[in-house]
Amino acid sequence: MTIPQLTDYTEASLDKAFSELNIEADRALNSVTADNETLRLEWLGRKQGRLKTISDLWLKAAPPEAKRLIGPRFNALKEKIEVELERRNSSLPGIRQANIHAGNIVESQIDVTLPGSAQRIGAEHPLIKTMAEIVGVFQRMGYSVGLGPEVENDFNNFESLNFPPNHPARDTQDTLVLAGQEQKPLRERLLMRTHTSPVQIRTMLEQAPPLRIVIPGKVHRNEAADATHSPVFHQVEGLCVDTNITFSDLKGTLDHAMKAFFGSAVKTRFFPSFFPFTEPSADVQISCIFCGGKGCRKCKHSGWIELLGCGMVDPAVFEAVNARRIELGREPVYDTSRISGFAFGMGVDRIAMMKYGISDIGLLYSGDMRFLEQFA
Ligand code: FA5
Repeated sequence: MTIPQLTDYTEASLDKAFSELNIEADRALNSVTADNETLRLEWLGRKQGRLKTISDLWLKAAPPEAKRLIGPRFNALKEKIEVELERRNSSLPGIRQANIHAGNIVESQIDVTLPGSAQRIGAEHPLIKTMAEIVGVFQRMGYSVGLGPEVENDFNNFESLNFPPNHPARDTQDTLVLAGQEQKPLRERLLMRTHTSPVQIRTMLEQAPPLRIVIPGKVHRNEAADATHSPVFHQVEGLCVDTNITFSDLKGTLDHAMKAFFGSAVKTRFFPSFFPFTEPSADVQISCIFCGGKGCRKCKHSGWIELLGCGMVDPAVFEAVNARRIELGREPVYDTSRISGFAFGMGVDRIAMMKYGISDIGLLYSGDMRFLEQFA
């Protein structure tokens, strides 16, 4: 590019002349193949550089009033070239220059010699992962997922589930209640749900049978933390209501679910237990997943590990749901002469601890990255 003489010093023609120079400079500076020293000499060289020629031909030769217009344009162009050369020099150290001299020129806008900026990939929390896996087992059996709020009313959490006011059964679930509600009737008072079972009630108030729902969620109890207890923990609950649902359906469903989750070699056994909202009730044990049932430290040498509570839905629960449905102007469709159901509930935290060999439940809530990164 030869630098023409300037004949017209109006702003418009100066802008045009400098704009052409800017385009030319951009093209040269963005060139992948040009090396930095050649560019520097071509544009900034003291004797024959283009800026030197422009300074002589345009700036110095201009009448004084035109110099004021040319000066800033010239300086802006010069600064741009200097900055861009500086950037090319600093981002393309020795190796690139060596490559250029050796003729192995690669795309030079990217400095392949810098260490990579690794993207940190997030990982599912072991609790969420375990909960999703359990839910998945039941979804594959045709269950749909039901969710409910962590702040619940006394009716859904206790009364409808056959825990009458002041009944000692309530003491088994040390409850955190919300303050300042003494004016309200007991059943409307709010508390932090102590289990996921109130979602059984919420679902039956909304939907008619048949029902098959699996309910994952966070629950709260006023309990001191230790290695196996946390005041906040997670449960997965299940409810199946239909005609002709029997205890064998419950056993078959849970046996299949445990095999699907822990492996087909796992055996289950059922022991009589008590929950106010199921009758009969049972605790389910699985054969120890660590020793295969022979007996080890993990299963306290019994060969079995207790895992969940379950039972046939107590007809008193269906009656409570029907009564509430009537209050809400809905049909009392849970006819205990025609339908029956089973329910089950398990603590996710302890299952995750067993699965991953975690000795302290508190680690699941610590937010300690050294612990969590092990699951990435
Ligand atoms: C219940 O909460 C019943 N709602 C379960 C149920 C549902 C039974 C449907 C029958 C039918 P329970 O209070 O036992 O039951 O708690 C269930 C599980 O939660 C326990 O087996 C245990 O694994 C877990 N759990 C209870 N308290 C804590 C705690 N503080 N920290 C961690 N896990 C806990």
